[in-house]
Amino acid sequence: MSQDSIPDLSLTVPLAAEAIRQANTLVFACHVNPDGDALGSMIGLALALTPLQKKITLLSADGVPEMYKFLPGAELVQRGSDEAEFDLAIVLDSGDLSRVGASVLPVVERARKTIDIDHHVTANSFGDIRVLNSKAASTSEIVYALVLAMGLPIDKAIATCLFTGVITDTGSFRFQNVTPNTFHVAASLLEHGAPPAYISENVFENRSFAATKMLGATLSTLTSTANGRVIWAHASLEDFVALGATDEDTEGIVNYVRGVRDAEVGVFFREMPGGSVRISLRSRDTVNVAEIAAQFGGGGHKMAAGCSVARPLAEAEKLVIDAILAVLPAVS
Ligand SMILES: [Mn+2]
Repeated sequence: MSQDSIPDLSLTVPLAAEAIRQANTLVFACHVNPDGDALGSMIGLALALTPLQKKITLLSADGVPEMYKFLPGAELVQRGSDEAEFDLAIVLDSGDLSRVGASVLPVVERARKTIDIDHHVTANSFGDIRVLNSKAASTSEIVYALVLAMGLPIDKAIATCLFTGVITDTGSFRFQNVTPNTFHVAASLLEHGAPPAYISENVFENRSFAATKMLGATLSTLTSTANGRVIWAHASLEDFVALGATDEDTEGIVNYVRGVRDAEVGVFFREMPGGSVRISLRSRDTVNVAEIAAQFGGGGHKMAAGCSVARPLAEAEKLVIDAILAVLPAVS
């Protein structure tokens, strides 16, 4: 979908509200590897619809990661459903439909109607009603607008879910996607009882012991080239085994790599069982890392992308770093 054919929210929000009011059985889904915005927007919307007395099923193919179990309503999230058919499916924060995961996809596809609610506006948007806004910093911001438009009250639990989405997708209001509206929404959510310190502690200061050791092991491999403009680090399979760490424990490590002064691109390589390497790329601006990831069958945004390479760790590092150096602009 091109930029100028993005549907106007003022048109699609009433359509979504109407479809929700007409449905009796609803299924909500978010993307695999769910983050705070995927879960916060999904659970927040479900809690907000409580007064309408609908039957709502919440699906996350990967469940709820440990760090998001504090969300009120997290216990309502299921990994799958045996239900035959729902009146309405609402997919949140997913970019494209397949990102709900193979186990959830058939449930969504069997629903009589589908609503796509997202701030990722891509060529792959989907659904009968598309509540899309690329200017929103998070899907939770859009859900907030929908809940208000439906005249539904926001309580502390709903505000907690939506505020979690706002702070995770903006890195606590630090990223380029932040707008005045982000702060308007955040202020309103605090007025409705969201506890910011409690939420931040759960989201940002809740690293497990294994994850913290993994951070140390990874950062000890920090390497730089091109006068420090490209920085990378890796986690080997050996580290994962020795520290009893899982892939979930490496969440956010790449931001430390890019956070090195003068680093224009930060890359984090992690060796997976079975001989492949997962790669997270972050850029400050000069290099479009989505294009680098695409060279290896991955994807993402200009400043945050990821891919997988089926090579030994050292070879994967050389391939990806060489690809970055090939497009690194000359210093002016
Ligand atoms: Mn999001």
